[in-house]
Amino acid sequence: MADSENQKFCLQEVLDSFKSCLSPEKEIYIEHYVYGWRGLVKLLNSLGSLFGFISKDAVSKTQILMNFLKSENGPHYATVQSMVKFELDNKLVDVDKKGIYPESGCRTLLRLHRALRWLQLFLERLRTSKEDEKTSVMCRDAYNESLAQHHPWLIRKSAGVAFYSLPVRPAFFEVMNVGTHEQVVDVLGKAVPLLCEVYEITEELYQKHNLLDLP
Ligand code: 1PZ
Repeated sequence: MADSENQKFCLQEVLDSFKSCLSPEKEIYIEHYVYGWRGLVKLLNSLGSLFGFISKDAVSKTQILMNFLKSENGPHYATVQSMVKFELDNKLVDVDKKGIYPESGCRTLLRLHRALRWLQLFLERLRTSKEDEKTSVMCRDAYNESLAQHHPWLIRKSAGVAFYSLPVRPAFFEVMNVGTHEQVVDVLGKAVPLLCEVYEITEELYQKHNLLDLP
């Protein structure tokens, strides 16, 4: 389980959180999903102030979900599946345009879900990269293939500037905090398929309920 007291990023910890978020019936526990993102925020925070605006948004999205979990409706927010059912049944989602529920659980989780695709693409590039490949290029390519399509120009520009400041590959591997470079590649090899599974389950659920374009 993620230890929120420990501020140092550890890739294994993030992997463990995303692992715990899958129930035997392949439901996704929101609490562990949030722990996974909070672990990733630690990495963002160690990368310097240019990443501050990204970290702020990720923290705010995880906080919205945590607040739902702690609210009187908390039990309905135990899993992504139960959240979708609860919010749709009770008409708590702005479906076409922003209205009275600009911060529904469904639209908030959708933002993290889209970011999960970026993460998956980025980590797979990192895993298969050569010693001298640039992390900034891997990050940018993964971003352009995924999240960028959902972001306006100003955010794309700011993200692009931040990417340039990413540490070089060997330094980035150190930040992962799971041992030798071989061990990093090994953990990445376990992390990517897991993130992929969590992503696919959510994608299918959102597609089924027509939620992939929530404003
Ligand atoms: C290792 C390098 C990290 C690079 C992170 C790459 C992702 C770039 C994301 C740029 C997000 C910019 C800030 C806020 C954007 C929001 O407008 C959007 C849409 O939300 P809305 O405005 O509709 O409420 N938010 C998002 O797309 C969610 C972004 C979450 C990013 C989490 C990144 C975690 C990184 C983990 C590091 C390994």
